[in-house]
Amino acid sequence: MFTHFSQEEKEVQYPKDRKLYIRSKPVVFVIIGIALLVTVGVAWLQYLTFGLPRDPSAALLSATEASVKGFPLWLIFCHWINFFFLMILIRSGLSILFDHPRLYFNEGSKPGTEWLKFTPIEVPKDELWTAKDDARYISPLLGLPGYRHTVGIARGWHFIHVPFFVLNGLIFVMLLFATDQWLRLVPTSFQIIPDAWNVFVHYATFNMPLEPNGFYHYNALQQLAYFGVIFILAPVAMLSGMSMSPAIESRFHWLPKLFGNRQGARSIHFLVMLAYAVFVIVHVSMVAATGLVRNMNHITLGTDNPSSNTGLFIGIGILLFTIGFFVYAHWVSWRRPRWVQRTSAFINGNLWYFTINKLKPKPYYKKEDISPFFWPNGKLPTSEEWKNLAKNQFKDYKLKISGLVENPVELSLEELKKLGKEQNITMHHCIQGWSGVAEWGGLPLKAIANLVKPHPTATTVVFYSFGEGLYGGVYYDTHTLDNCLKPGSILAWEMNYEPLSVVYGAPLRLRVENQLGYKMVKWIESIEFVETPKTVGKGYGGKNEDDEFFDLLANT
Ligand SMILES: Nc1nc2c(c(=O)[nH]1)N[C@H]1C(S)=C(S)[C@@H](COP(=O)(O)O)O[C@H]1N2
Ligand SMILES: [Mo]
Repeated sequence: MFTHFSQEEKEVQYPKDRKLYIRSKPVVFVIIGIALLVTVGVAWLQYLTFGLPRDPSAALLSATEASVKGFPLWLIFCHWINFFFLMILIRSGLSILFDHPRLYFNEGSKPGTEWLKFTPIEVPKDELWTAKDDARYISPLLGLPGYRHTVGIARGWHFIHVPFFVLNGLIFVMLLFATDQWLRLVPTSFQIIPDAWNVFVHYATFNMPLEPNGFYHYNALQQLAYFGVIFILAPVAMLSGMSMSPAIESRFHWLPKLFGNRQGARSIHFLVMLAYAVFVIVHVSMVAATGLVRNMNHITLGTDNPSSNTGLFIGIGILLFTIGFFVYAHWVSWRRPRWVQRTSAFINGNLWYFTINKLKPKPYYKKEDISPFFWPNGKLPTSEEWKNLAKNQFKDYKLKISGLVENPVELSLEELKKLGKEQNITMHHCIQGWSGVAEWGGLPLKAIANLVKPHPTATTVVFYSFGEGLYGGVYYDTHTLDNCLKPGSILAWEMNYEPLSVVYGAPLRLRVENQLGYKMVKWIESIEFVETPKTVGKGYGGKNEDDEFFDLLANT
């Protein structure tokens, strides 16, 4: 009903092993243990030795005189819109995560160095195991859209909602300070910290603290938690998210450094998601445990009515709407995937095109930054033509460059090498989530453009591969001519100061540093200058764009 897979698709989307694995390093459990000890452990120690501390909420109980009364309509709307977007971001984010089910704190994404992984697989050392092989299945109950290799559509859902999630947050925070509502959230004295601890000791030792009426006041711990979710988690989510963008990372190298490195940012992005998820669970439980009916009237109607069920029904309505939306989103993901792709192109494609795509990559990495491991991706070419060329170390290879150019050419590797060479040490960002730093040497695309002289109408450059895509058919991708002329955009025949090996794209592979990995075509067969990507393949700008609904502009 909601999906219809061909046999070919089934093999991709339903792998044999669909179990959910979670593995972590012992050190992670040690850290969790220590964290519990210094919170719950210390709370119990204090309780058993000194008894319950003073309950700071006592002073708030009679405070119907508080300066903040109730919840205005804008706050109610922002709250529920935020909830709805957050669910979309978490579920689509999980789907994205499972395309590379490993989390690291080192930028080279070396297998074996994960602090958390969702796969039992040990990467084999003596056979080719690609990042694509490594992707795992996630149930569509957890992920949007779930299954395996649905990172394209999952990113569509994720990014379409990011600008609106941020906008809603900005409106919320602005109105918070334009009214007196900030007073209930923003601590104005450091007294909040001992007070919050005292409330925590109550909860941790199962002595329920006094409950101030949330219409007027939150207890100290509650206030700190809400403050943290809005003013700490949200900005960290945004910064760590931005750190993963190749367009941003290649220009502002300091940004991922805030999190150690690019994989640190990815891990923190995941931990923020986890913190949000835990917050939602605890928050909803507390709402239920401290007077569900009255609390629901607060946050849906903005009234302090302890007996009317209207608020509760509205809350249930919002929940059902959200679940309904996810059923619909699942249907759209499988039956109308181009809608998601086109909407994302309209919203994010345009947004990136006029902003971060304009950034120029800046040299940064040094020789010692080169990653000891570099995930391979893609299917090795199987054509006789390529195999024969490889057998002869590509001595008979000729790169064909044609299309809307004044001077079409065919060049051997030797001839290309005579035209010039640029060397860059850069970070590769795969759409799946892994990264790695490597040195690349080859001919700047600028030199090619100077040689072939594209017509003024040529805005797009197509790179065709000898290899095939995931579902078969020639692998290709396109770039704007503009991006091809940026620093670091080269046709590489060298990787880490050695001739490019077969696995990494011999004889030639592309580097365009403000784009994601899938745009860096390996095993290049020919190049064509065209007016628009619409006339190539299925017209979406590349093999992955055609078959897996990836973005035409891969800045993030
Ligand atoms: N021909 C071809 N090129 C390709 C691919 C592919 O499948 N076929 N995969 C792309 C993807 S998704 C990535 S991440 C990079 C991987 O490059 P690497 O193998 O050097 O890490 O190659 C890109 N180029
Ligand atoms: Mo990739």
